[in-house]
Amino acid sequence: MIRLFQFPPAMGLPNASGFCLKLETWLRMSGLPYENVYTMNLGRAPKGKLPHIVDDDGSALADSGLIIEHLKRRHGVRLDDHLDRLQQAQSLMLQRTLEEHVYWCVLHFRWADDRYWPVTREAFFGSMSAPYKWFVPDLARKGMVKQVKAAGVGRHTADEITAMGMRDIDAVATVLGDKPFLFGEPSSIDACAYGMLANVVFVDLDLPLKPLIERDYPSIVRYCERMRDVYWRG
Ligand SMILES: N[C@@H](CCC(=O)N[C@@H](CS)C(=O)NCC(=O)O)C(=O)O
Repeated sequence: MIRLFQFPPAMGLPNASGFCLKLETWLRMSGLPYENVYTMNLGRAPKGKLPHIVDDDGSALADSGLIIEHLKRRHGVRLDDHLDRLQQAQSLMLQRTLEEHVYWCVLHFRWADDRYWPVTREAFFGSMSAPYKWFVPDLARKGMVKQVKAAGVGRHTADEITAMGMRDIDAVATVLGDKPFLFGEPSSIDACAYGMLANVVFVDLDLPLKPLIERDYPSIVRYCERMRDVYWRG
């Protein structure tokens, strides 16, 4: 059985990490059997980040995208067989938009913005015992703020980041149109989109993007509800 190493559930979601939620959603879409191993230990992750997996042949892999490619090949998952070349290219661009930009916008608000940090701190470190709880949260925060700055997003104002994030949402909503899934039938990019978008729309933290999505992009909210109903409540 595939073992999926990821953070424990937090902030009202199966996973408050967009990448972990993406991979578990993809596993549910694929129908492959898996078991969760909840951990906070990044030191044991092959590339220092979560999620990572151990496949049923014992091979260890990191990075949600590489893991999905590996699992598709090794287990013959045909989720994306219906995509033509243009849709494959659009999938990749959507993935990059969500993972390399929306992700950092969300991270900025959660970790760097003083308005949201207390909730983030409680969600991720609330159950930590002394003496760790006295210094680990601030150390982790420092590291995350550094990453968000290095990515570039953390150098902008909150209003600029909100506007940039909403342009990404507009692009995703435009591709989605009135289809039930991004390319009509479900495909791997829906797992990625759900992982990232549920972390704005459903998470127990009202980031500035959330009311704007609810007001201006009801199709995105309905899409997230559909993904949740089909793959998490079925
Ligand atoms: N490209 C990786 C990104 C994984 C990633 O950024 N994971 C974050 C959680 S959302 C992480 O482990 N961060 C811990 C850290 O950077 O210290 C993937 O697709 O899996």
